Amino acid sequence: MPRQDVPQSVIALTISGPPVWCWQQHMRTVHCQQVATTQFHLVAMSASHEQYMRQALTEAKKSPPKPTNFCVGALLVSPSSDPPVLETGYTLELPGNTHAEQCCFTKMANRFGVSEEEIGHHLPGDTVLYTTMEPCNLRLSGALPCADRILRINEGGKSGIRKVYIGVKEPEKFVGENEGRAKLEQAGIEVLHVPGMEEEILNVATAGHEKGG
Ligand code: HJL
Ligand code: ZN
Repeated sequence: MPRQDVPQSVIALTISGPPVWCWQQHMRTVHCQQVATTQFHLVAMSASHEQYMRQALTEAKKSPPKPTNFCVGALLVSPSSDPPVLETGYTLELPGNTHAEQCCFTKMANRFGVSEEEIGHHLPGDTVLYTTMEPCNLRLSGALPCADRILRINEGGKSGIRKVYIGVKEPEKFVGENEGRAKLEQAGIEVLHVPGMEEEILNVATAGHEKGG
C-alpha cells in the first residue's frame, strides 16, 4: 500500500536480537506483527478503511430513527495523528435538524473555538472524511448541504478535506439522484467507495422508514 494511503500507522523500531512482537489496540482490533530480528526495521501497521467505515456505522446506529431522513455516521480522520480519529458525528446528534457530517464539523469547530467554515485552518493536512452515506447536495429542509459545507471548509487553499470515503450512495428517496459525489469530485475532492457494508449501512440508514412501501 503506498504510504499516503495508509490510514493509520504505528512505527516499531527493533535492533538485532530475538524476535520481537509488537501490537496495537485500535478500535477493538489487536494488530500483532512479528518484527524482523536483523538490523533496524521500520514497520507500519494501519487500521483499514473498512475499520473506519465500521466505526462510522457504529456512530450511525446512535442516530434516532426518523422517517424523513437517513441515519448516517461520520468520522474525521487524520491517519498521521495520534489518535487518528479527530471527530465523530451522527445524524441528529446536535440540536436541530443536523446531519452526521455537519455534526462532525460543528463539534470540531466548537473544540477549536472557531466557526465551521474555519476548521480547515486547524485540520492536519492528511485529514479525510469517512461517512456511511455519500454527502448530501440538496436537503428537503433547505439547510446547507454537507457537500457545500465541505467545499466551504476547503476554500482559500487551506488543507481542508481532500478525500471522502463513502459506504453507500444516497438512495433516491427524498431528493432523487443525489449529486453530492459529483459536486465534490468536480471540486477536485477524491470520493472513494469502501465496499462490503452496503446492506448493514442501508438497514441502519432506513431504520425510521416505513418498510415495504
Ligand atoms: C447524509 C445525513 C443525512 C443524510 N445524508 N449524507 N448524512 N441525514 O446525516 C440525506 C437526505 C436528507 C433529506 C431530508 N440524508 O435532512 O436527502 O430534513 O436528510 O434537511 O433530504 O432533508 P433534511
Ligand atoms: Zn448532509
